[in-house]
Amino acid sequence: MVQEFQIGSTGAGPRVTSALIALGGNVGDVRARFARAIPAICDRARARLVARSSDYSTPPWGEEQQPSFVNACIEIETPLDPHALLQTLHDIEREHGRDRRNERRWGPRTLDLDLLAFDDLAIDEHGLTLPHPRLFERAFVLVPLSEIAPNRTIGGRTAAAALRTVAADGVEKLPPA
Ligand code: A4P
Ligand code: MG
Repeated sequence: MVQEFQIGSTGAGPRVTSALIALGGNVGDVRARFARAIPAICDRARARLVARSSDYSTPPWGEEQQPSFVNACIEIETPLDPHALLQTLHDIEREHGRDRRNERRWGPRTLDLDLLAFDDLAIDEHGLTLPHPRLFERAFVLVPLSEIAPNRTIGGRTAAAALRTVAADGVEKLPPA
């Protein structure tokens, strides 16, 4: 059951929060999967899509012996709280063929949905850390994020500034699908 995020609610309706989500995958037709997953996120999180980056082809990070990934980022506005939003993302991953029981950390996957930021909330709990702890290490996140939110402050940093500190070799913008 999803919960609405009540903090700061006004008579005008539920408070909505700007959330940044990273999408990734390297098994099957990932771009087609993104095209289905993004409307599903908006529908299930009762969210408005504020921005969507281009899709990027990116070299595998962490475990290099696997096919290249496709990555993208979106910004949504949602009334859900961050835990309910992450649960929604996990549900959608599973519905798009993600099987966490049979995968390796940083290994191949059909669809990975990481919650990068939720406003500028800081949380460090079992199962949910915000901002995403590895966000600023990864060109495959920072390049698409810099396309849609280059100057947004996340944990005291911006994607544009962080991107200048990582190697982005091999990250290539894909033409519109
Ligand atoms: N979790 C805690 N905080 C968060 C958050 N803010 N967002 C927990 C999402 N999940 C969060 O997640 C593992 C657990 O982290 C979840 O149960 C959740 O409760 P996961 O997505 O299965 O993580 P993982 O894959 O094992 O590790 P990690 O570090 O999140 O890595 P990635 O990024 O998901 O790694 N190379 C390229 N080029 N592109 C990619 O997209 N992806 C990976 C997968 C490896 N290499 C890649 C890419
Ligand atoms: Mg992940």
